[in-house]
Amino acid sequence: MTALGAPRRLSSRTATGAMYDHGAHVTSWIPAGQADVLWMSPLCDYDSAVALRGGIPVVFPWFGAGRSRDLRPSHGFGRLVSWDLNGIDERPDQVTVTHTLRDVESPDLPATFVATHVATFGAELDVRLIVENTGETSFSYEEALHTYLTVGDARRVSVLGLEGETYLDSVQGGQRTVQAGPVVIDGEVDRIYLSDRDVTVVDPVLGRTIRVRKTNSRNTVVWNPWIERAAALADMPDDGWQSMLCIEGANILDNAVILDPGESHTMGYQLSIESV
Ligand code: TA6
Repeated sequence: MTALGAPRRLSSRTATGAMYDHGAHVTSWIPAGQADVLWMSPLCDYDSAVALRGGIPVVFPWFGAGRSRDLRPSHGFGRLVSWDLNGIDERPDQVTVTHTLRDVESPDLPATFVATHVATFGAELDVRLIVENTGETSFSYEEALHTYLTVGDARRVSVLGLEGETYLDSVQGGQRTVQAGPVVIDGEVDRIYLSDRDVTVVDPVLGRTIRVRKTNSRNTVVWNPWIERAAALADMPDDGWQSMLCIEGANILDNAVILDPGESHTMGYQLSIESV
């Protein structure tokens, strides 16, 4: 048994799923008749204070090292702390799990807040991150649902919906580039798209299309570490990059959310599947 123990298992007529209270981390979503849509690393570390490699890590309240580029831990504390379970609503066709996180003490987010994570496991996977300013001063934060998708072979998928959109290419020091045609994985890809559009991942090897719909998400991050970066990650097999692709709904950098007292913001991220 690992330090985190077993995840909560959710099941209805349409899908099964799993998630941890730790990080409000969704680790599995299997629509009926499909293979798991979410990728979890077989070398994932469930014992220590590092983030789980796979599923849907909740990146909050900053992305990477944050806008000041010096914040730790990387990608914020949201994925490293236990969230409170608020309730599980079981229906015949879907199960909804709600978690909250309040007022984590951090010198880098001197704010009074309630973050609510709502995950609905059904024919769609619907994840919402709601942040409310319950204090008396304004604050801002970055967020991402850092979703690891399972793909048959990353080199053979096409990501549609980002054509003509501008991205910041983290592999090229943040260079602004315009996307020409579908996104393909032919090397390390680490890009922050300035785009609120929905995207589609066409996977000819698994014979399915994954639709990613977003609400109130002005960035989409696309990440695949490719050969060298995967080899450098202790919690990813050397060939792990071939079977995963991160498509993240996010609000980061200039799209960080600003909340005045009493305000709240909801970012939504939905996955659905079509067999082809
Ligand atoms: O979202 C992309 C990214 O920020 C990449 O730069 C890459 O490092 C990845 O996330 C994984 O970050 P992690 O802290 O989970 O190892």
